[in-house]
Amino acid sequence: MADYKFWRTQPVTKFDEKIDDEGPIDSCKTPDDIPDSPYPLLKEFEWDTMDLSNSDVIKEIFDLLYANYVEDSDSTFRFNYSPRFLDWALRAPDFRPDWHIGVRVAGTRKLVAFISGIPVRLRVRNTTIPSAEINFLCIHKKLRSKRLAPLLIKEVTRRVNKQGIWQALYTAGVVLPKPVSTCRYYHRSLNWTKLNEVGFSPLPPGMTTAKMVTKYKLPSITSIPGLRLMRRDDIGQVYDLLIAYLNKFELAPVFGKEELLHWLMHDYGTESVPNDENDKNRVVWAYVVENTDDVITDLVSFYTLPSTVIGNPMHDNLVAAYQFYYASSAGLALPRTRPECTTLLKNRLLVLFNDALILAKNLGFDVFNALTLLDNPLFLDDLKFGAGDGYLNYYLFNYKAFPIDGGYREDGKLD
Ligand code: MYA
Repeated sequence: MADYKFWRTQPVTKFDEKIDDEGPIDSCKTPDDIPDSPYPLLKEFEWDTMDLSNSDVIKEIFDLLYANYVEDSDSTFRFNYSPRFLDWALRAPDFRPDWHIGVRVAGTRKLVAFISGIPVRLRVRNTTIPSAEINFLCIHKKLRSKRLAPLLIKEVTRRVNKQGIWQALYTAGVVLPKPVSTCRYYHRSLNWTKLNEVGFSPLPPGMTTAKMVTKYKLPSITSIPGLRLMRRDDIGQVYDLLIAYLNKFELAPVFGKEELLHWLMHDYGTESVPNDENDKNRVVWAYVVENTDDVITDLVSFYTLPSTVIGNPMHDNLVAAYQFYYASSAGLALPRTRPECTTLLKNRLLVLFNDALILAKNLGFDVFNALTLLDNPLFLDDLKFGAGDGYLNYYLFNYKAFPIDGGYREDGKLD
């Protein structure tokens, strides 16, 4: 902790801390205990609340992230969140404009740093906690290592605390004190030749390009009867199914139906079905399986997140589908500890995600990414996902919790 000059001053779990009970770290405060004014910045800079209803403002955030956001360890790829994605991620139900915080150069008004929060309810085992989810922390490359990040974090904390919210969830590739859980990225090649050309997938020894293409070949048509794009009026059944499924896990969001509609059907506007089923600019793709009794038995979804390919003569972007919420009723009625439950679920997820891969491939995605969370370990290897170099650490602010490993709730019971 001695190295973490900033983080050692914050209410987060320390690396060597022994946890005896779960709960808040800081003593209880009220919003009146929190300063009304923003933290002072150097005189060259000023705070700005970013108005995301203005497309020019979203474009400014897009431009900042496009050139300065997260890169892989050898700077080959940089996340390229689209303006439409930022609108979706940041203007979630009940969002607060003052949690979208920019830092501008005082004279020129150029945006040079950003941090955001949205309100979420988190369930950590059996406790539901009103929280903020913090994301898109970004500082212009020319202003790095000047201790601006701690100021942005303290300012977002102040604004969140002013609303009487004292906990937050955030994820990062870097290791900070102290992850409550760590997942590994897995990647399933959909367009191996391109992944090879951009330097994402090296040719393994003893293999040829033709063999790799054959290895990752997928049928062109999905196999599950009743698999179709989700419609707005599916929300009741999808909501019940997802809540029942997520209930198995120790850390999960607690949604309302409106929130779930936002996360799964953003691109539909107010329509029941999207105007253009193959709209390439879509952010999120959600599919359900409806059986012959009109019962929705499965949900599978993914979102679009391209990366800029830096300095490659052949390609300038890589289009990744990221696994998003899913649920299956397979095995759900059985206690999780029963082997038949795992077998049923595994068999179902194998076909469900094979179909998801086919859908993503047909939509033109180059790779399908997933983490080692939920029930993913049941199918990742069999569906030819390969372990990546990247890890994603999950952090809780001002809440100590026993580590979450694998994510199943210990009792294995459904509430
Ligand atoms: S994760 C994505 C983060 N963004 C990027 O990786 C984009 C590219 N990089 C950058 O823009 C900069 O390098 C950043 C750091 C901004 C990351 N999370 O200003 P500095 C600590 C938290 O001199 P810079 C995401 O968005 C570092 O350990 N802390 O450094 C979730 C050191 O502290 P310490 C980080 O490189 C964000 C201090 O910053 C991160 O110029 C969640 C150095 O500051 C990181 N990813 O800027 C934020 N990286 O001395 C926390 C470095 O202690 C939210 N640091 O080691 C907490 C909850 C708040 C709300 C609470 C409400 C209740």
